[in-house]
Amino acid sequence: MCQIPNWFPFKEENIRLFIMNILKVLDCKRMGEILLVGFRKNETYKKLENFISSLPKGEDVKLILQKRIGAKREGKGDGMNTAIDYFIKETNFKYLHFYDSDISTFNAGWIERAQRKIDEGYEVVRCYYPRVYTDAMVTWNITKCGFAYIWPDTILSKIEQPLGGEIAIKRIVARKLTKDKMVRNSSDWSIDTAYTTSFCKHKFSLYEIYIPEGKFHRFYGKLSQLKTMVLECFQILKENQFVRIDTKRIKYGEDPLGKIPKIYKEKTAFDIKGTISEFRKGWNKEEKELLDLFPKRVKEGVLKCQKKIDFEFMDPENWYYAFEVFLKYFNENEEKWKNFLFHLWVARVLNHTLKFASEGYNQAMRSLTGMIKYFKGRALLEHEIKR
Ligand SMILES: Nc1nc2c(ncn2[C@@H]2O[C@H](COP(=O)(O)OP(=O)(O)OP(=O)(O)O)[C@@H](O)[C@H]2O)c(=O)[nH]1
Ligand SMILES: [Mg+2]
Repeated sequence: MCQIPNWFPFKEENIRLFIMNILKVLDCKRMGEILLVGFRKNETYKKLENFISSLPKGEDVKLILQKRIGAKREGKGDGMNTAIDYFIKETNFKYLHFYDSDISTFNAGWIERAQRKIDEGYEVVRCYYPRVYTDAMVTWNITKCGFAYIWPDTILSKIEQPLGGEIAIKRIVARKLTKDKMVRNSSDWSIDTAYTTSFCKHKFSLYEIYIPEGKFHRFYGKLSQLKTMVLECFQILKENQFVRIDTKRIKYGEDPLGKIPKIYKEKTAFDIKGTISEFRKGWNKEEKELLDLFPKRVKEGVLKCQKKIDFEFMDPENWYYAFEVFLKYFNENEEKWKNFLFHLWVARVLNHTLKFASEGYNQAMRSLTGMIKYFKGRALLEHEIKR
C-alpha cells in the first residue's frame, strides 16, 4: 500500500496544538512524509525547527517557507501553492493530503477515512463537519451564494464546505492546479474557492466525508476580524463569474449528514453585541453614494437601519438583489466598495443570527439551505430569460 503525505500550511499557531497534530500524523500507519509550509521565519517556525531537531532520526518532517507565487495579497494561497509545487517537483507520492494546523479535534482517523475514498478511485476528497449555526458565514453568504448565483446548474453550491482546508487529491489533480492561472494567482484567502472551482472546472470526481467530531476553532470576537476574508472570497467569484463550468458528468458522492453534537447547537461563533456596536459606528458618506446603484428595497432598508438598528431588511431575497449589484460593480481597490460589501454582509449575518437565536439550530440550518435554493432557482430562471 502506498504511503500518505500530509501537508500543513501555517502562519502563527498555538505551537502545542500544532505539534500534537503532527504527532498524531506520525502515528498513522501509512504515514509517508509531513511537510510544514510557513508564512515567515516567525516564532512558530523557530519552535517547529526545534521540535523537528528533537525527533528521532528517520521521522520524515520537513519545514519550508512559502514562495511568492500569486498576484494577490501574500497569504495562505502562496502557502498551499508552494506545497503543491514541492509535492510535484520533490516527491513521487501518488496523492496528497492537506490539513489546517489549528484544529483541536483533528486525529489520524480523518486521514484514513479520506484516503479510503481516494483508494476507491475518487480524485478529490473533502472533509465536512457539523458547525455552529452562526459559524461559516463567509461560506454560506459569500461562497455558496456566489456558486448558486453564478453556476446554478452545477454541483458547486452543493459542496458542503467549499472553503475547508482539509482535502485529499490525486497527483493528476495537483498537476492541473499548477497549470491553472486562477489558482496560481490566488495567493490570499481566495485559494480555497480557487481550488474548489478548479476541481469542478476540470471535472475531477469528488467525495465528501463527514467528520462527526467537528472542527473547533477560536471564538472570532467581532465580525470585523473576518473582513479581509469576506472581501477576498467575494473578489475571486467576481473575477471568475464568466468562466464556464459543467459538472453534469462528474462522479460525485457524499456521506450523509451524521448526528450533530449538542455543543454545536448551543454555541455562538462570534461576539454579537460588539459586532452590532461596530456596525452602528462604521458608515461613511461615500458608501451612501453607492446606494443609488441598489434596488429601492435594499436602499431603504440600509437607510432605515442606519437610523435605528434593525436587520430585518437583509433577508435572503434582498441579499440576492444586493449580491447581483456587487457582482457587477464591486471594486476591490475602492474603500467605499470594500466597506459597503462588508457592511451588507454583516447585516445579512446579523439578520440570520438574531432571527434564529430563539428559533433554534434546525430552523437556522433550514434557512441557510433555503437561501441557497432561492439563489439557485432565481439564477436559473434569469439565465433562462436571458437566453
Ligand atoms: N503558509 C501559510 N499558512 C497560512 C497563512 N494564513 C493562514 N494559514 C494557515 O491556514 C490554515 C487556515 O487558516 P485559519 O486562520 O485557521 O483560517 P480558518 O480556518 O478559515 O479560520 P478559523 O475558523 O478561525 O480557524 C491554518 O493552518 C493557518 O495557519 C499564510 O499566510 N501562509
Ligand atoms: Mg482554522
